[in-house]
Amino acid sequence: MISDVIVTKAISERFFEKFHSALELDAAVVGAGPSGLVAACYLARAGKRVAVFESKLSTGGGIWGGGMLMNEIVVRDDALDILRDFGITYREYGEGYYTADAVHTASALAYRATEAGAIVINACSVEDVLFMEGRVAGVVILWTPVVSAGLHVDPLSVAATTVLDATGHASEVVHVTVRKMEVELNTETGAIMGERSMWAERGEQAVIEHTGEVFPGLYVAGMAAAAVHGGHRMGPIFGGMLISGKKVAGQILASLDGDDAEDTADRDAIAAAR
Ligand code: 48H
Repeated sequence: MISDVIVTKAISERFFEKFHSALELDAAVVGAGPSGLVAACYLARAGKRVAVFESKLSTGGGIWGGGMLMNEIVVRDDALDILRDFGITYREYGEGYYTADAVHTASALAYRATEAGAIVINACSVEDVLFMEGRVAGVVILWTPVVSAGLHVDPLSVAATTVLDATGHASEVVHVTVRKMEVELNTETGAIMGERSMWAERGEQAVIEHTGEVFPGLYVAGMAAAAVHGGHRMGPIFGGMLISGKKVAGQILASLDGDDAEDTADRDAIAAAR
């Protein structure tokens, strides 16, 4: 005999256990694309309280479609250690290029992040930040279907010592912070510089170089780093996204743990940040 009510109780109780443990975080990651999931995984492996808020039902962001819906991605050899660390199978294409199945990659990133203890709250949009004492102090969330339906429903808040904007091209968290608080960012101009046209070589470099804190408490990784700092886009090559996710995890760990970071945090992630 299956009790329908027990099914309902099991789901709601277990969900709220998860939800309650996502209310006070070391790191709130916004966006479950490749950079966000890699960052969340390394932060969780280092024992940090981390949750990923993803507006869509599915995690993986822009990976699934590969290039122009051909579901393979390309990485260069500098990101192979991350693929291996996540148990992602890849094949050499030649001349330092490697390919991986997009569906396999998207699945593995979500699997490893959640296995490490990162909580993923999906179908949940970040629409604002908590802003206190001159710094970003958390995120303001609302269910995506509520947003889509245009219902007049107030959101809820999550406190976080650090917030990572991993929302891709849109860099939504940085945009809302600048729009509402008129803050000056740690970019060349102090403003959001906007993404530049395609140039894979430069784009890959820029996304890694510009990964980091743009305002106290607020970090950017992945395509959001390119968009905020005026980097080129790079098309369906994903190594930069993975390296950026690992780098920002190291930066956040170093900021959370201060001088003790080397003792408590994932050494690889911290090394990647340097
Ligand atoms: C919650 C949100 C919100 C919000 C958006 O786009 P992504 O895959 O991000 P990255 O930066 O990890 O990877 C970028 C890559 O996929 C890509 O687009 C590349 C390499 N492009 C190159 C090119 O030339 O085009 O994932 C971002 C995620 C998505 O899943 C969104 O749904 C989610 O963030 N998101 N989640 N609240 N306000 N906004």
